[in-house]
Amino acid sequence: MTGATLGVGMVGYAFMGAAHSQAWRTAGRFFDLPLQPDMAVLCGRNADATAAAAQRMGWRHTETDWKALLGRDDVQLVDVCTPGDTHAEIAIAALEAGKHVLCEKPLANTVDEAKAMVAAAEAAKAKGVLSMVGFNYRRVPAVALARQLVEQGRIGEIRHVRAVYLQDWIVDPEFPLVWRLQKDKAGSGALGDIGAHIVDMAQFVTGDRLTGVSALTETFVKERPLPEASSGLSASGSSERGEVTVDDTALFIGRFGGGAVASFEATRFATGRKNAIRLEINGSAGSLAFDFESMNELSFYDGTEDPGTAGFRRIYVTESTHPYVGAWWPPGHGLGYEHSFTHEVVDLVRDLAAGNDPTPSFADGLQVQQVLDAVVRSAESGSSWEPIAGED
Ligand code: 4PW
Repeated sequence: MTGATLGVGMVGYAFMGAAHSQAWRTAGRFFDLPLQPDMAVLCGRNADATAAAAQRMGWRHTETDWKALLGRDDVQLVDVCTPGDTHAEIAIAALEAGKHVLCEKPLANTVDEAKAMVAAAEAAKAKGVLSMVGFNYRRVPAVALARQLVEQGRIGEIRHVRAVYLQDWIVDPEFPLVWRLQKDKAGSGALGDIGAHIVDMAQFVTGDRLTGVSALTETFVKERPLPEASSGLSASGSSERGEVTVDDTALFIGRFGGGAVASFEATRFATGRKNAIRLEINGSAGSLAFDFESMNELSFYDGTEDPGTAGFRRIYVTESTHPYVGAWWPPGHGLGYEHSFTHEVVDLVRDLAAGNDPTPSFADGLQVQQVLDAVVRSAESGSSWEPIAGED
């Protein structure tokens, strides 16, 4: 480790802000990094709450206006952990001010915003200013291992992709209308919040891209109590009610450029399923299956083995040779949700130091947004087939 630092200014300190804070705090303590993250400034609108969060999570200074981060010499990177309606404005201004940007997913609330962010990222890249969108589940070791096995040809030609993201935190119709259920703040509902993750994960693991989709969406609960207070995925409601303006669930089928067919389901109404992100890929020579609720495991079926003894084998992804794992604990001791954010930050810092373009890029984030947009168009028109812009 050198003495060089990367000053970070983070906007937002709720669920994602806490996850990113943990990542910035931990990355340089477990991984050998070329730049040591310096948790310089935490920014939030409420001065007292921001100061309390900064103290709790380890930030040295606070600001109440994100624009103040742009002029600070102790900030070289702006980490955007706000709801989607402010991603474009903050990220573009930060890039124009010469700050690297890490932006939470989904990149934006609309394709137009995402395009403007890509244009700003391209202009900034020419000046050595880099950006990344935070699809953290790519950096779960078992998911990264799945990608390696596909790259090595271990499952052959991919025929089927089956991806679901199942949660149940809004099953109760009295659960309040938090920002994730408001279109003007979140862009869409389950589709953008969790569907975006499985689109990114499926495209990442296959190394392929969706070319078209046919979809349906549903909003089961049309009105909810207005929120009084909320934190992460918990909230308390008032007696007033408001309209739910996003989807509760999105289902779609799709085709990949390489010929695979796919199905996707994103829902917050899968009673009993808490954070079940599942991906199964069937290829000509084998299959892979992952479930985030057993995130240290990857199932692998090797179709080249003797059929008499072949079967899905559970790889316990805790060996030091597995992606990211060597920096942590001895074999068998397992990692958690928060480690995916640490790995995101580790890869980002290494890319910044080397001058490499980090992935997923803003352009990758735009492409996911184009998939989400095609899903919405298809659902609105009654499940029409919608090509993905730029991929047809
Ligand atoms: O990014 C996602 C969130 O917005 C998360 O990984 C899980 O689903 C937790 O909250 C939502």
